[in-house]
Amino acid sequence: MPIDATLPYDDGNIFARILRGEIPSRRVYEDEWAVAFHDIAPQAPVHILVIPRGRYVSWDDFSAQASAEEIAGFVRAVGTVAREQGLVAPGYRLLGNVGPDAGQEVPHLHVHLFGGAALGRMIA
Ligand code: IU
Repeated sequence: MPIDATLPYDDGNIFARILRGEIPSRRVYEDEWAVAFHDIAPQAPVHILVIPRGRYVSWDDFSAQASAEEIAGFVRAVGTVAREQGLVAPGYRLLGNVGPDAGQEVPHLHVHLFGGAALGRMIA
């Protein structure tokens, strides 16, 4: 079910539980600002989710409320994951869903990182 990205942050959401280590995930990267793990239902040969450690529902509250340090740390983490996965030369795609029209299902900000093959013009 798509979520309403205007609702307050829910500490029980699945990615919050993954961050706290209550639910297993296949982590590929973590630092002070962000954690990255394989999507459970990959839509490309490489499909990784990068999430900030902070309590943000979507790009909306993140862009409005996160500190410059948090934003920089998160964006750097996304780029680092792509480099570490060897995706820069072949190329990759970043995608972020916000709210119902985009089909956002998990109410913790995440960036989808797709790669590992030539991607079509659209991938959700
Ligand atoms: P969305 O942008 O909110 O629609 O993407 C949520 C993604 O989280 C989606 O690609 C799911 O396959 C993925 N996911 C996951 O990796 N692990 C989970 O336990 C759940 C969803 I629930």
